[in-house]
Amino acid sequence: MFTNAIVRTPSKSFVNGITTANLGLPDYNLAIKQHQDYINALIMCGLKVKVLPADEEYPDSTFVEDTALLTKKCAIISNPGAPTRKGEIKEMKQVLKSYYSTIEKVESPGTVEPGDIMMVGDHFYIGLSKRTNEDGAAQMISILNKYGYSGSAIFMKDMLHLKTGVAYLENNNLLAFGEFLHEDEFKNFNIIEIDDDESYAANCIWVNNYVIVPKGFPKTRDKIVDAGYSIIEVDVSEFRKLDGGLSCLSLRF
Ligand code: CIR
Repeated sequence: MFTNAIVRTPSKSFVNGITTANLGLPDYNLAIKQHQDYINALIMCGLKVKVLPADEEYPDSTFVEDTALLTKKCAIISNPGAPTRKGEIKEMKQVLKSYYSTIEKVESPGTVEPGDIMMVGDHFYIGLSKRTNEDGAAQMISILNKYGYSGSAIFMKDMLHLKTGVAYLENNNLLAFGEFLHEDEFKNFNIIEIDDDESYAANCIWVNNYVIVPKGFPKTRDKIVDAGYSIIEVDVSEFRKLDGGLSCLSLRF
């Protein structure tokens, strides 16, 4: 179960964030509204949400998930692979001091963006993507080992982040899309397959007794409901335009 979440309000510069999506420029005002709806969904799941102020210097800083990996026993500051995102970690360290007594850190040349990290109980799957390299994954695993956790690397081909295509919904249920449908490391999960035309909906988040699902993907929504979950739908269309999804918008711990 999670108790807390940290989010960051989108900045006006947000519309100039990194993207490969080809869906046009995000609408800033709509993004602000959707962000508030997202916060409300987290609150509905029982979380205490800390809202950090917009940071104009970093257009992608609302995708706060990529700055740290937070667990019950430790906080690990990441080292984003995207050059324009590296500075996002500075302030996060200060913020995390009010929650954790020791804070670990991944150092260059290792890079890790925690959009590439999926927690399954005490194990952490780490996708090797264009943003997360082998050195970064190895550092992450060795820090996790110190706290009694385990980790393993997953080779990736197509997607931005591991959690672009896979989401753990607890109870051994895994939402999966594309290259992850036949990933050997995931063969013991009960796979809930995401159809090609709803690939964006592979990025859902389990939060306590709910699954938060992006609005507009009815087949995925029905599959999650059929698997026995209570769902909350949130429209994140403006974040999708920057390759972002539900998981990226918060740190949950
Ligand atoms: C980026 O390319 O870094 C941002 N525009 C999107 C980050 C998405 N983050 C995530 O999946 N954890």
